[in-house]
Amino acid sequence: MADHLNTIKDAVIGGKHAEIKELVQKALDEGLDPGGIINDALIAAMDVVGKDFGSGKIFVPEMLVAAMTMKAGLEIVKPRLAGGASQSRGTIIMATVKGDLHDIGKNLVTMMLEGAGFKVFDLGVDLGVDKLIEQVKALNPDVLGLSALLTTTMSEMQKVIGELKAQGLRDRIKVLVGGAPVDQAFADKIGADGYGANAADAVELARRFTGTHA
Ligand code: B12
Repeated sequence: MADHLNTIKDAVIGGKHAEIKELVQKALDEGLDPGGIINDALIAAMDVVGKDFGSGKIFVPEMLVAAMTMKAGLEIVKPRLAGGASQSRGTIIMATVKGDLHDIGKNLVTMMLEGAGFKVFDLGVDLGVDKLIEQVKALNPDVLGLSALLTTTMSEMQKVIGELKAQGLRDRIKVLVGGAPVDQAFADKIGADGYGANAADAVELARRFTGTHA
């Protein structure tokens, strides 16, 4: 079991894009838990990649290939996560804020929310305040989930909350924030309704916000 996880982890770190799908499929076929594959192999690999990038051991191209490999692996796990809940528990908009192109974490949160039965509108990356507000008005979701991976883009979250207030929309939506540089203190400071450290937290908070439970 641990062998499979290590092989998948190493494949992501090494950017073995051509091999990853088969490796993940094999692990699933042999009964490994999808959550374990995500947390202990795919996410664990990105942690290593982040550290290697931070210390100058690898550069953007390697980080990009690792990210593509991680995404390809996630696609294989995805069908196993979708719980196929028949009734929607609520509606959620997910987006990565303006100036930020990181979407792996957001995609993972989206997948887990969908698996938990929420209807999720994934608006993608680099979403400016105006576009987000326009979509909040159009889709009227219960929850707005914002992701930021850069310290330089976190402040966009505060701008979104400010604009929701300015347009009289703040009371009809819960704002959930996340991403590696974000924490509870930051969420409190900007007046978000919740902070989630990972996709499981996101599901838990979304359930709390919408008054729906497993
Ligand atoms: C992969 C990656 C990239 C890829 C992104 C590919 C993609 N499609 O996403 C590429 C190569 C494009 C990239 C580019 C850059 N990156 Co980059 N990248 C990373 C890396 C290695 C991994 C991120 C990741 O996917 N993690 C795995 C996922 C699953 O974790 P996650 O995103 O944190 O999400 C989890 C939680 O945070 C949470 N979550 C996330 N979003 C949300 C939202 C809600 C609502 C909730 C509740 C929870 C939640 O749940 C998720 C699941 O558990 C990180 C290092 C790291 N360890 O974070 C650096 C990192 C974020 N990047 C960094 C940098 C500097 C850059 C660049 C500026 C590099 C450059 N010089 O060009 C550019 C910026 C591009 C841009 N404008 O956005 C720095 C940021 C430093 C800082 N202080 O801001 C980091 C920390 C690397 C480092 N150690 O220096 N990057």
